[in-house]
Amino acid sequence: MHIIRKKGWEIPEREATPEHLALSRRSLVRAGAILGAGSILPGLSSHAMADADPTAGLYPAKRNEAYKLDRDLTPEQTASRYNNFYEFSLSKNAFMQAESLKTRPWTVKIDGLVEKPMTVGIDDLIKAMPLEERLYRHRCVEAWSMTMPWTGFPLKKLVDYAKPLGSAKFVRFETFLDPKMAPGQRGFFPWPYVEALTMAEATNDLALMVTGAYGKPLANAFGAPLRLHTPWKYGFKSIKSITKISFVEKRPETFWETSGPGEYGFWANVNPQVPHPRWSQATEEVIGTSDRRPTLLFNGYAEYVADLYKGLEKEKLYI
Ligand SMILES: Nc1nc2c(c(=O)[nH]1)N[C@H]1C(S)=C(S)[C@@H](COP(=O)(O)O)O[C@H]1N2
Ligand SMILES: [Mo]
Repeated sequence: MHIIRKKGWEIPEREATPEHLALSRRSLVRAGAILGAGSILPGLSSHAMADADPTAGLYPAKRNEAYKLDRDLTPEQTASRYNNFYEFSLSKNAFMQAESLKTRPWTVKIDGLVEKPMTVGIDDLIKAMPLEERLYRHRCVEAWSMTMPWTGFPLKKLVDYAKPLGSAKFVRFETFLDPKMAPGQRGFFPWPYVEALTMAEATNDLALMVTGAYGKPLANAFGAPLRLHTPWKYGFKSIKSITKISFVEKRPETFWETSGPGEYGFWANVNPQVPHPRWSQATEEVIGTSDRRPTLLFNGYAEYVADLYKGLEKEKLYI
């Protein structure tokens, strides 16, 4: 599962190992070019960014105490320096390159099977939504986890706002496409990043549209200014930096399913008993600690979501 290998003195092993894909040899050459682009470190300006954010006054939002944790929060310094954001880099250091993500002006297009398609400015959208803080477990398919204090609003509220038609069966999300800004998008993946949920998943209480973390507007690396978090699914479902939300009838082709169909599917619900083809999902490395702990079915959220999958037992629900 260690795929990209540069010489030891060039970059640390852990940064040189995107675990999601067994990349083809030809892909590796191009991937190498992206990794190389990360060697210049821009100054970190997330605090300056937060000050300039027109929604900054909405934070910290009141915590919704319904979502209890069984572990400590991941320290901000740790979580904000260990990210998957392939638009910027294949390494966990994507937070450095993500400084070049320009989050204003930013619009979100809402289209497809809705009463009236629209394009809404991110600040208008955030101000129209009820922000709250939730503490959520976050489990990556790479078998690591974090615990995040997200701020955001239920996706269900956005669905109500969009007024989908009865024929809509799925919600499809798309990230920006701007290879000039995001060096990873010059590489070999099927950009832009796309994810999707069924309407039943999208209107489940747990599905959260995230606009902030740690009591502040979202740092770029977390997928500013708007990302999804579905905590019962592997992290790759939780698409970052969303610019388009479409209501559709046909099940969308998603980024990881297209990139690695043998390893990733549409559902991607967390299940410790169903291994990834290249590694076990039974336990997880708790980032920022020396712990490995057992992974929980639906990442510990079965009481909220298990019902969603009744009658779908023949589907590949857990990859
Ligand atoms: N647009 C986009 N969204 C994305 C990704 C990405 O590379 N690009 N990575 C996914 C993966 S694999 C994970 S684990 C989470 C990581 O979120 P975090 O960096 O906030 O922990 O974002 C997901 N959303
Ligand atoms: Mo992930």
